Amino acid sequence: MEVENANCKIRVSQCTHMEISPIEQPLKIDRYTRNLVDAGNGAFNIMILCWGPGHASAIHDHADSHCFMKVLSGNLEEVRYNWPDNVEPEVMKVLKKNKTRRRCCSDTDVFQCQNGNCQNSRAINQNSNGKITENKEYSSFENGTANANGGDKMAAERNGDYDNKCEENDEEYEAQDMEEVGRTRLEVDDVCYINDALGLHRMENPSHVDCAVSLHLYCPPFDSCRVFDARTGKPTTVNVTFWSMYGKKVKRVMEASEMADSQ
Ligand code: 2CO
Ligand code: FE2
Repeated sequence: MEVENANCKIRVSQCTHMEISPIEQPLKIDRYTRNLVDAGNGAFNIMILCWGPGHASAIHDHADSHCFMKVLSGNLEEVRYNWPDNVEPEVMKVLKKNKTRRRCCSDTDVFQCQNGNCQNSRAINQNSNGKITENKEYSSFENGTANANGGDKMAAERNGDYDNKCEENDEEYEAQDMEEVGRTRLEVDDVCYINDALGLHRMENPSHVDCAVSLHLYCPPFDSCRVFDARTGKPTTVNVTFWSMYGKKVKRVMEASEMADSQ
């Protein structure tokens, strides 16, 4: 079967059960596209990302979610970074909080005692080998932050990437260089895993000629994350959206400035 989108038309033999209809060619796409394949009843998102030649992501976190990915076609380069000193990932806050709270119910599950009741909390445990284990259910599901249908519809209608700034922080920010800590070339069938406890990353298609396609699993799904300015480390929260959902191009409202650009 072929997946066709703005950047690539490619045979994805792994996706035998998907029905993908051809998607209209856009005028110009300057970044990779995110294409939702399965929203896992709200428990996870599976998506296919299509990277045109030279396309790259910003440096980003993964909104306290687990991210697994596999290269289906082409090559990708993953560059890892440490968190800037003055930005704390949510996962670290949770780990710190759990250290100071009394554990109960079980030594393996992290439960927090509040008002005498044990409540399941979102917590990730990392053992000495760097292996991550996690509690049963995320409390964030109850807050409605998880997106059962695979994304904020309004945001999805706007664009298929990281471009919707939803929070600008104009406060003073102490600039610092982002510290690169690793670089990995990913080839077809290579897999990669990251979460916020392991750091930040950006992904790039290093080819000037070939497209790349990658399969991603995010658990739980998330509809916003933080991107970081490579020179200052300053974070900005952005909505993440889809270029297509279940094989259908997401209707997108073009901003006036983009209309002008495309003419
Ligand atoms: N996390 C990025 C995204 O979902 C892709 S980089 O690989 O994790 O757009
Ligand atoms: Fe990522």
